[in-house]
Amino acid sequence: APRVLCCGEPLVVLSTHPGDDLETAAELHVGVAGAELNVALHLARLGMDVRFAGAVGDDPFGDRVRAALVREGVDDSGLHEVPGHPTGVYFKQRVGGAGNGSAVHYYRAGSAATSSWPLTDDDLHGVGHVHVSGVSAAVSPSFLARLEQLTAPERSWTVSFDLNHRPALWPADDAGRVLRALARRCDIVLVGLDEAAEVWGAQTREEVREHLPEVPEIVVKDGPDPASVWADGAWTTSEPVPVVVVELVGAGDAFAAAYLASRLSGHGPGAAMQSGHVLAAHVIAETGDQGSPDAEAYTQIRETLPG
Ligand code: KDG
Repeated sequence: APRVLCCGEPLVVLSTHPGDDLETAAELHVGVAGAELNVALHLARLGMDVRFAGAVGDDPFGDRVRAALVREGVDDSGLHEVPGHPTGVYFKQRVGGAGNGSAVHYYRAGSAATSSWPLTDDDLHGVGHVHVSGVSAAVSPSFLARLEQLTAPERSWTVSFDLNHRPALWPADDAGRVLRALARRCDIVLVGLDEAAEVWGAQTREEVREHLPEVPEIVVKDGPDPASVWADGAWTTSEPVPVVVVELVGAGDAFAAAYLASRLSGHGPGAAMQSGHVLAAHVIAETGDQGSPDAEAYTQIRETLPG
């Protein structure tokens, strides 16, 4: 499988214990997060060769992000340190359950990753596949420019794009326009039907595809209902793994990582969706954005991958 580069804003997350709220909680749990960073951690746990590109401040939270990448086996050489700007942070009030709704509060305006750090040739050295998401398009004009650089038509790598619409970061109209333009430059697009409805008014997988006519591979997820993938000119569907929902945050990142690990290892889209569902179910069944590195789900998926 090719070396993968995940590019996005790394965050530190401070979350309430289940049942607490941010107004009154006396203690918070600290972790690292960020959609693309989550994907990088999952890919490393699945044995893939993965590098992360993004930026942190010259601060203890930045050190924490780097340490997490290194500990999990992600190549941190693309993590830039930007003095004078803090590492991005978000606070999460865990709500839990199938209604999801974990409330998120971002402190990322003016952060290191939203400043204009340079994405260098070294960051892209040896990379065969790049994974990005719509979160980055929302956080700053300079990050959006970087996504345009990574999805330029003359590139020598393939690109996957997870739509990841974040209503707290920008209005749905702007998101719809910008995310469509970016998605249409990519090789694989992953999108939830709920977010496609919000930004494009698309109600069905076919309507999603009408927004992305030139994209060869489109994964349309639909919560607990079967997911579909458009590939090789046809739809394939796949049932999610039934699971008791503890917390939905991070499920899409787990799905994306397992899907990509499988596809980039040469499996077909149907098998890749199965792996996506297995890893998503694991993350949904636990609190936290990323699940546990030693979970059975990783072993189960790794066994399907070559080498
Ligand atoms: O997918 C999980 C993300 O939502 C979380 O880690 C924070 O990147 C994040 C975002 O912008 O919501």
